[in-house]
Amino acid sequence: MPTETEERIKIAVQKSGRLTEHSLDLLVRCGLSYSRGRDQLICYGENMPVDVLLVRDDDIPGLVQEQVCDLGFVGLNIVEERRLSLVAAGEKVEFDVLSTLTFGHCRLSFGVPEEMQYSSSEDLAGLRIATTYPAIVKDYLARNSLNASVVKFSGAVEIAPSLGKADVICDLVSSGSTMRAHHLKEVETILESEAVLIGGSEETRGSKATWIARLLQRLQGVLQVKESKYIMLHAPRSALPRIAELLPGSEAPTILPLEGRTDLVAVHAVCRENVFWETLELLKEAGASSMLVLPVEKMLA
Ligand code: PRT
Ligand code: ZN
Repeated sequence: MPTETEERIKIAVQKSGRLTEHSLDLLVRCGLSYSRGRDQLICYGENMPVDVLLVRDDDIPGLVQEQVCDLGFVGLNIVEERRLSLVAAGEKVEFDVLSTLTFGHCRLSFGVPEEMQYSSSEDLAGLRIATTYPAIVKDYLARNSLNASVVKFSGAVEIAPSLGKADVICDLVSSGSTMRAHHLKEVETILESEAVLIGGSEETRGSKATWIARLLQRLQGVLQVKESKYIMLHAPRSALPRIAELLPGSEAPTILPLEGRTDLVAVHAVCRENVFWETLELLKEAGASSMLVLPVEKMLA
């Protein structure tokens, strides 16, 4: 018989960094309220059998792989690095990406000295590449039949060329200002990354499966409503086909009669994308009036 503590779902979240706030916020929006342990390393869920372990992001795939945690919020860059190094070592990968999370966007790109002539990845042949992501870079080189040496750096990759430790780098970029400040130009992206939710296979979930499924369903709902809007408007019946076409990402709208009017109806619809001014202007041209756009708080399909 598993004890109560064995039944609880453990979710790994970055302890302190770019992903921490967004990850915890998502869990709160899935309905979790928690208290933070005295050691600050565990948040105990108060209203669900869910505990959050706060760890370094690099450790998250390993914690799921070893079944210490059931789920983890982590950058795809870290997930891919771990997956490819397990594959290279001939080991089994015991985690999967269950969902993308729409935050933590960045890209893994090659950066070369400003003065270097670069026209294609073939120009990397024979060079030394500094990176924190050796498995991803080696995989890229192999897939493109390129011969280059990979130098593993654990931080401050951008200074490797000026230290003479490498010729070029492969590092995460978001605005591009770090590379520019180090006189490097971004020349090629090999991975587009964002935060993702990872988890072990369904067979490993056992008695936790119901709560994991519930959490995943809530998470999908939360991610969907982030962009969703509820739109209400009045429209002439004759304009309905055009209006339905213009409503972004909506399913069949609800059409309601208006008291005392036969020509005009009310249209209500959930749009699974943001509704911009341009769309409202087009709707107006199509004959819509009295338009209201409201945020959606929760959604359960
Ligand atoms: O302590 P711990 O190991 O947990 O944290 P960490 O320092 O390894 O990670 P952290 O918090 O810096 O990043 C966590 C995750 O955020 C990464 O794994 C990525 O998935 C994602 N992310 C998004 C980024 C960036 N954007 C980013 N810009 N991670 C790092 N950077 C760095 C990059 O390495 C470079 O030094 O920012 C610099 C480039 O930024 P720009 O804007 O100058 O181009
Ligand atoms: Zn890290």
